Amino acid sequence: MNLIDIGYSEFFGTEKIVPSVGRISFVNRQNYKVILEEGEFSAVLKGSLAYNIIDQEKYPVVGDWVKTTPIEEDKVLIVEIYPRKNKINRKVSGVKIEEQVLAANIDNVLICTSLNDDFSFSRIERYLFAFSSDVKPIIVLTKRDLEENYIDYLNQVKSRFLNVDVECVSIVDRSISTLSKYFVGGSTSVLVGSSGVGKSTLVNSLFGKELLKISDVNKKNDKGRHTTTFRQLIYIGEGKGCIVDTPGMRELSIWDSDAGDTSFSDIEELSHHCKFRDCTHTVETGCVVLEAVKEGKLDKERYKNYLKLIREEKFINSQKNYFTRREHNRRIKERCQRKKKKRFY
Ligand SMILES: Nc1nc2c(ncn2[C@@H]2O[C@H](COP(=O)(O)OP(=O)(O)OP(=O)(O)O)[C@@H](O)[C@H]2O)c(=O)[nH]1
Ligand SMILES: [Mg+2]
Ligand SMILES: [Zn+2]
Repeated sequence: MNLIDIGYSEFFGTEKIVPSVGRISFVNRQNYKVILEEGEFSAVLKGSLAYNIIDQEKYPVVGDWVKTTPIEEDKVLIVEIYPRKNKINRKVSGVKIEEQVLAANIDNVLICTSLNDDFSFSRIERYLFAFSSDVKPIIVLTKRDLEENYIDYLNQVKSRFLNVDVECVSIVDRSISTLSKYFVGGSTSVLVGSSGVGKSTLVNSLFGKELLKISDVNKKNDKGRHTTTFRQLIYIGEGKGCIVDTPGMRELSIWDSDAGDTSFSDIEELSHHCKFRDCTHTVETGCVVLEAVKEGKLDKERYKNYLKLIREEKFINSQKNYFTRREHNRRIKERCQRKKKKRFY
């Protein structure tokens, strides 16, 4: 396995490979897979390392670089996790206020949406809002063969997200080759989107063979059946880097965001001209954003979605310090109690 191709030198700043260093390619609870120079190995986390991890988001995720030592012929022990360069995350589903890291050390996030029932501007906005800090987002409109007017969709999306690359592809007409510019040696690209939009099909196409399971239904309005169940990092081939296929997302709750120049660049631009610097763009006089909505220059749905996402982010921010600190303290306490009990017996 050529680790340089999957981003070793971008991460460590050297081409000198250390044989014990590798990259997490798969996670299923406490079982991991790591790509080392010698190939892909099963892995587990060293007990003392796991013991010192208090917060969930610190556990290894797909894309993390780690140091290992061999324990069996085809198994290694993860002894160190290198600090992440970046990550994509969301709030865990449900009521818990906790971060879930989806992948680490990424260059491109391909936000996939198919040109059938899945297509929704507000979904694209949400994905951009959640995932575009520190990474390059690319909007990929899939299954263009199913939509006669795909050029209209492409133009609409392009004019709405001025600072983001937009591609429109299909596996039927081989147009996915336009994506090859993003898959270069050393790069890591992550595919995200709803179930059934064709993420795994795209990986298979790029790889040139049926590597991942895909759903066998191909109806126009197929909403997908959650065929992919785990995130997986795949080396596509020499000079193409690697790709992370992810299971279709049912919900995407914001954890943090810094997407001002991607999802809502036009609104951000307008807001500089509002009368008040801390304008909430809801009731203020002299609000340029409200004015644009009134004059029909800014789409009302888009404006509403903007406010919704900002509110969601504010809410999470107001909760997270309190909840994460409380959860952190609870886990430390639990651990101390366990230690005490052990000592007693
Ligand atoms: N017509 C058409 N069908 C496609 C295209 N790409 C994928 N499909 C079909 O869409 C269905 C779903 O594809 P998958 O690759 O399993 O979708 P996915 O996004 O990986 O779904 P999950 O793993 O559930 O998240 C399959 O039946 C594919 O054959 C395309 O470009 N055109
Ligand atoms: Mg899939
Ligand atoms: Zn305003």
